Amino acid sequence: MTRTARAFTNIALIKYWGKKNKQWKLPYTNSLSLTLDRFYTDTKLTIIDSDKDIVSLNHKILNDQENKRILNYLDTVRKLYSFEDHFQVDTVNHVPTSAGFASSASGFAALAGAINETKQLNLNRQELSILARNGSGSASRSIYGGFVEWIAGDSNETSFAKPIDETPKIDLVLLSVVINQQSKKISSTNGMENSVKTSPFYPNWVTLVASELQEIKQAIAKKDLQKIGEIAEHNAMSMHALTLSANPSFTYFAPETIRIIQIVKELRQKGIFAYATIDAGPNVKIICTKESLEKVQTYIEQQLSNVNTVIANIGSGIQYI
Ligand code: 2P0
Repeated sequence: MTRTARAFTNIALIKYWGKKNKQWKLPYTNSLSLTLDRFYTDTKLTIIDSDKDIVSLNHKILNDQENKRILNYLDTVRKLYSFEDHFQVDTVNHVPTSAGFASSASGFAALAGAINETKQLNLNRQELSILARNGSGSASRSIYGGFVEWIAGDSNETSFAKPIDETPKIDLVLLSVVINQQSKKISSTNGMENSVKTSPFYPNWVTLVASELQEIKQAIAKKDLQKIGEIAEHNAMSMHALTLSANPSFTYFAPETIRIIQIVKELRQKGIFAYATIDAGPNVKIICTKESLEKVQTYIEQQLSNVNTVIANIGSGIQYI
C-alpha cells in the first residue's frame, strides 16, 4: 500500500510561541495563519515488511540522527492508533531553496495525511490536524487552506486547527525576503521554551494574543487589509520581544532583518502597502497587495544588493496525489 500526500506551508499572522504541554505540543494560545501556495511537501508512504522505518528526504536516505524526529513521531502514531506497521517515508520538499521557510509545517502535515491514507484510518480533517500537531505545532494549521485558526485546547483531543476562510477573496500576497540561509542556532522548540520560562513579559503575550486574535478575525471578515497588516506586524514584533526579554536573551534577527523592517516603514511612508512578519529566523516576510508587490520588490532590491525575494499567494489545504 502506497499513498502520497501534499501539504503546503503556512505563515502565522498571530504567532504560536510557547507550549503548556510539551508531550502533546499544546500551545498556551490560539494562533492564526495563512496557507501559502508556493511552498509544499510531497510525502509518499509505503508499508514495508521490516521492524525499522526508512526515511528519505529529497531522494537521500537519512541516517538515524537526521531522522530521529520523524522516527519518534512514527512511534507516537503507532501507539496512538495501535498498529505495528513500519514505513518507507519518501519526502520531497518543494520549497525554493532560497525561500527561507521552515519545512516542519508542510512536512508533518503531509506525513500525517499520508499515514491516514496508507493505513486507511479514515480520519476527518479535525483528527488529521491533531495527528499533524503531534509532529509539529504549526503543522496542525497546514491541513487547511486560506486563513486558519489553531485552537489551543487543553488535551490531545481538543487542540486542533479549523478553517476561517479556505478560499478568501482577498488581495494579499506574501513576499519572502531571504537574507540568510544558514540553519538557525536556536530551534523554535527551544526558543519558545526559553521565552516561556524566563521572559517576564510572557503573561502579557498570552493576553495580547487573545485580543489581537479577535481584532484580526474581524479585520479578515471585513477584508480590512490595513488592519490585518498592522495587527500581524505588531504581533510578530511582540513575539520577538519575548526572545530579547528572555534570560539569557537571544534574537533571531540579523542586522539585515532590522534594515528590512525599516524599509517596510519607509515604504508605508511613501503610501505603499507593506507590513512585516518574521518567524524563528532572520528572514522577513512582507505582506503586500497585488498592486504594492512590484514596488516593494523593486525598492528592496535597490536598497539591499544581496537578498533574494520569493512571491507566494494564498494556498489550499492538504491534497492526495
Ligand atoms: C508559528 N513558529 O506560529 C510560529 C511563529 C515560528 C514562529 O510554529 O516545537 O516548528 O515543532 O511545535 O511548529 C515554528 O514552530 O514548533 C512555529 P514545534 P514549530 O508559525
